Amino acid sequence: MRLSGRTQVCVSVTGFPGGECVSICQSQRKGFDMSIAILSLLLAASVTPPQPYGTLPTERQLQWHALEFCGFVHFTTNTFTDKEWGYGDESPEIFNPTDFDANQIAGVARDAGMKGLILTCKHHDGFCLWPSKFTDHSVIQSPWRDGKGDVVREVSQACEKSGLRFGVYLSPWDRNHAEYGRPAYVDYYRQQLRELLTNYGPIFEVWFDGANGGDGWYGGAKETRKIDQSSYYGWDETWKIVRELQPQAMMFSDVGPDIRWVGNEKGYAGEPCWATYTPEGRDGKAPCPGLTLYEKGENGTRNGTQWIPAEVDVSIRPGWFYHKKEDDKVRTPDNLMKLYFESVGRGASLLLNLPPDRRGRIHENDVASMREFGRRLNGTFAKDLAQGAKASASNTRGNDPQYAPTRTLDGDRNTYWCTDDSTLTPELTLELGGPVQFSVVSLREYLPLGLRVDEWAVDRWENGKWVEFAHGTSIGNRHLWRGEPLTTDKVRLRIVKAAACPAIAEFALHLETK
Ligand code: FUL
Repeated sequence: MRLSGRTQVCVSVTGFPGGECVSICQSQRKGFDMSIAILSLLLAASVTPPQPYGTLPTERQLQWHALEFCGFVHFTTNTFTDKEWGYGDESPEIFNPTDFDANQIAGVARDAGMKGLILTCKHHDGFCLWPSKFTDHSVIQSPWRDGKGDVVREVSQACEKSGLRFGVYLSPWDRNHAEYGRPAYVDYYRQQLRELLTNYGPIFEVWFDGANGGDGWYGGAKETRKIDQSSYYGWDETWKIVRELQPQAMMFSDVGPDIRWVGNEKGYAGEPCWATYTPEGRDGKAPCPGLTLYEKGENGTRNGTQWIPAEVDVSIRPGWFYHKKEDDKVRTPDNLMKLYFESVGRGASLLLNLPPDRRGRIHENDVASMREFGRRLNGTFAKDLAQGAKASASNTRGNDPQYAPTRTLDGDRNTYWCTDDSTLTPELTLELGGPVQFSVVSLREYLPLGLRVDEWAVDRWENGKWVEFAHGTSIGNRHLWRGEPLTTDKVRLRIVKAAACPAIAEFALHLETK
C-alpha cells in the first residue's frame, strides 16, 4: 500500500487475492479515499521494515549488481606481436589496426546483452591506447590515424551510442617505464589515471590488475624489478583519486574495495558465492592487490567484514589478446551459457573478454558465437513464466501487502516478500493456473537488507505431493537453478535456513531457449 503524488493524493491498494491493484483518485472519491489513506498510514506505521542484517552494499554497489554481464576488451601491441604479455620494448609503430571499428565492438557486446565494456587502456607492456600527456609510448607514435587516433575516445563514444557503460583497465605493472619500481612511476600512474577519469565521460568500473612478473624493458634497463605489493602502489591514495573524480565508479581488485576478483580465470564462481568477504593476505602481510589469498574469492565469506561481490573475468578465447591460431578455439554458445549460469547464476558478475583482431574488429567466429549465445540468453530470460501466478506464503510480515508474496513476481528487484522477524523458515507457493514447463529458476534477495538466507530449496507438485528438485545455499544478487525441462502446476520455495527473516525480491521461472 503506498501513498504518492503531490497535488493529488492517490492510494494504491495491492495484495488482494490474485494480485490485483486498485487505484482510487481523490478528485473522484474524496471522502472514501481519505479514510483509505488514514487506514494505510496506520497500517504502514505498525509494520516496520526488517532491520538490515550484517554487512551491507553501498548505493554504487547496488547499481553495479543490476548490470550482471559486461565485456572486457583486450587490445594493444600484443595483438600485433602475437603475445599475451608484451615485454615493454615494442615499437608503437606496430600498432596499426587496418579497420578499427569501435561501433562494431560495442554492437556485438550490446546485442548479446552486455551492459558495459572495460577497455585495457594500458596493459603490462605500457603502450597507451590514448594520447597521454605523460608519455609518448602511445598511439601518438603509431601510424594508425596518422598518430592522431585515440582508442579510448572511440570506444567510450561507441559505448555511449550503444547504451553501454564504459570502464577502464590501467595496468599498475608497466614493463616499458624507466621509473617502474621507483616513486616517480607511482606519480606517473596516478597522472594517467586522472587523465582517463577526467577526459572520457562517466566511468562505471576501474580494473586494478594484481599481476606482476618482475622482468621487463624498463626504459632499456632490461632487468627484473621486484616491488613490495603491499606498500609500493599506495593503493589508499590511488583509490581516493577514483572516488574524487568518478564517485560512482566501482573499483575492482583482489581486495575490492568494491568488487573482488573471483580468484580464477576459468569462468566460474564458487558454490556458495557470498557477496560478503574478509580478504586474507599472503605471507603474513595485509591483503592488497597482488598479495591476497585470492583462491578464497570463489566462495567469499559468509558474514564477511565487507561487501565485496565477485566478478568472473574470462576470455572467449584461450588468450586475452587476439591470436589467429586461436580462431577455431572460440567458446561455443553452449559453453558461454554454462559460464553465465556459473557466474551470474551464482550471484557474481560475468566479465567476458572479446579481443579485437588486427583489423580492430571482433572476429567473425567470435561474432557468430556471441550472436547465438545472445539469442539463447535473451530468449531464456525474456519471459517469467511465473508471472500471473497466484502467490501465497506461510507468513507475510504483519500481513502487510507491501511485503506480500506477489512482490517476488513483479520483475522489480526493489520490492520483496518478507516475513515477521521470528519467521526464519517460511514457504512461498506459486499456483501457476495450469501446467507450466520450465528449466530455470531465478531467485534474488533484496540486497539493501543484506544476505539473510543460508539455505533454500524449491519443490514441484507431482502426483499429489511435493517433490524437491532444487537446493542451494547463497542467493544474494541472484541464484539460477538450471535443469532439464519439467512441467508442473505448482512450485514452492522453502527457506531452509536464514540468519534473519528472509527478504526475497524474485522467484521466477524460465524455459531455456535452445
Ligand atoms: C591478468 C593479466 O596478466 C592478463 O594479461 C589479463 O589482463 C587478465 C585479465 O588479468 O592478471
